[in-house]
Amino acid sequence: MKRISILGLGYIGLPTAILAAQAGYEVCGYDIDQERVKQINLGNPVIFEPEISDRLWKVLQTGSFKAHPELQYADCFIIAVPTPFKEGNRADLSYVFQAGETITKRLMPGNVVILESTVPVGTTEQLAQYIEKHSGLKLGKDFFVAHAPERVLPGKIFKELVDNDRVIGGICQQACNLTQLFYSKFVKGVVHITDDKSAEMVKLIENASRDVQIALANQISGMCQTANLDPYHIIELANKHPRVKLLSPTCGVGGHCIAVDPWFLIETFPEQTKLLQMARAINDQKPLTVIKQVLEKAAELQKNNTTRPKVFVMGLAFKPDVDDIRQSPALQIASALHAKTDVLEIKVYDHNVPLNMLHKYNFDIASDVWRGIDWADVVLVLVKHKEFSLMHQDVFCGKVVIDSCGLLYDMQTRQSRSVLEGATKTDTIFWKTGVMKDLV
Ligand code: SAJ
Repeated sequence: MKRISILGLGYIGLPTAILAAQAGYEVCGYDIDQERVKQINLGNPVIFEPEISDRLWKVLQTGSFKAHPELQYADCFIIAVPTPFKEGNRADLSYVFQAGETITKRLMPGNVVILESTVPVGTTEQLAQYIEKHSGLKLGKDFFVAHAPERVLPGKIFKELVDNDRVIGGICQQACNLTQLFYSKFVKGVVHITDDKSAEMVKLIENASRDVQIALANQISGMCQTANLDPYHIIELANKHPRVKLLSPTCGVGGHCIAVDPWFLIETFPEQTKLLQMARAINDQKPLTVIKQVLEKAAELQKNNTTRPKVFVMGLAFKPDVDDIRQSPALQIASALHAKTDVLEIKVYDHNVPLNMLHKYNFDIASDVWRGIDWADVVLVLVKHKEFSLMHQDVFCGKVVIDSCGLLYDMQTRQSRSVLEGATKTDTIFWKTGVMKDLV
């Protein structure tokens, strides 16, 4: 296996292409977006991911990787295209089958097709049959198909692509062998071999399990708010139990995986997914709860004031330390508040999100975080980017802080720890300040 063609040069396809090129393969990238192809060949990775620019530049220089406007012949085809959902929360597999169709025009005997995109159970088999029908080649004899779902965390993609265990589900043994051969050149984690449907199911339940756990964290935060307790403190202490591992409440679940993949299970197994349906509902409700809380606080402040309260939003990305605003609950909240200019003024800030991605929202964007805080009556913390966590909580003195992601708790515990360093083993104490803290 020497030559690899990768279909879809996005968050997964491009890093995979680069790693495969660095591992010694001759890699041909392909994307339906011609501008993306052009930019990538100029050394612009288009996406934000640590290390990606340097690595891309190196493989372009050595000639081991090039992006093409047309799919190239190869020994192995890797499909890494998006699988969003369409109306009725059903999986939109049009990109996957479009990629399959493109492959049929280049498929040669002995080739293997690896589907990395996350898909509903049964899709790999349907895709394999589709390619067989349209290529005239015999599945399992002339060409081979496997599902090898990606498992990486945005922001740590290059590390996780190498270190994580991987599940490979082949339609036949030879599909497993060839797929394993491909990954063995750069994956250090254990490669687990199974069949295609099992691999599809494993990937979906990984993300569904996270959605359910986040829903529990969000319910804990609701209960704590009613009981006037700090959910981050409660969760930290509960996690001292050796077999408890609660996740953290945030302003909601975003991105293109956790909030999407459970629907692929719900679609296929409507009767056996009541818990998943409930988790989806709880997590989708969370941004609305935050919006309501801000509006209530704004109304309360306006009673004692003639001017509209000024709300400063910290963080717009779908999670900490990424630039990605796709299905971001923070963006959903900021947009909803932006539409309420009759009752409040709003400024936003996120140093990770490029300004051109925010143009269409017409936000008033603060020039820096300090000025934004200084300007505000209410600081709404939506995303715990690491730069925010490094700030001292005193910056919030005299402000109303609505904290939906535990930034204040982190600041308080870190600052308490540094004060107590060497004096006690107590992990957490509350550090009283003038900050009026509202937790969601
Ligand atoms: N979130 C919380 N509380 C938490 C952790 C996350 O509310 O304690 C929120 C985040 O803020 C974000 C959303 O969940 O809005 C999703 O973030 P994430 O970090 O859990 O997941 P993704 O979408 O960045 O990546 C996930 C990963 N899956 C798992 O961790 C099981 C990754 O390994 C997958 O490759 C990826 O989905 C995917 O492509 O499926």
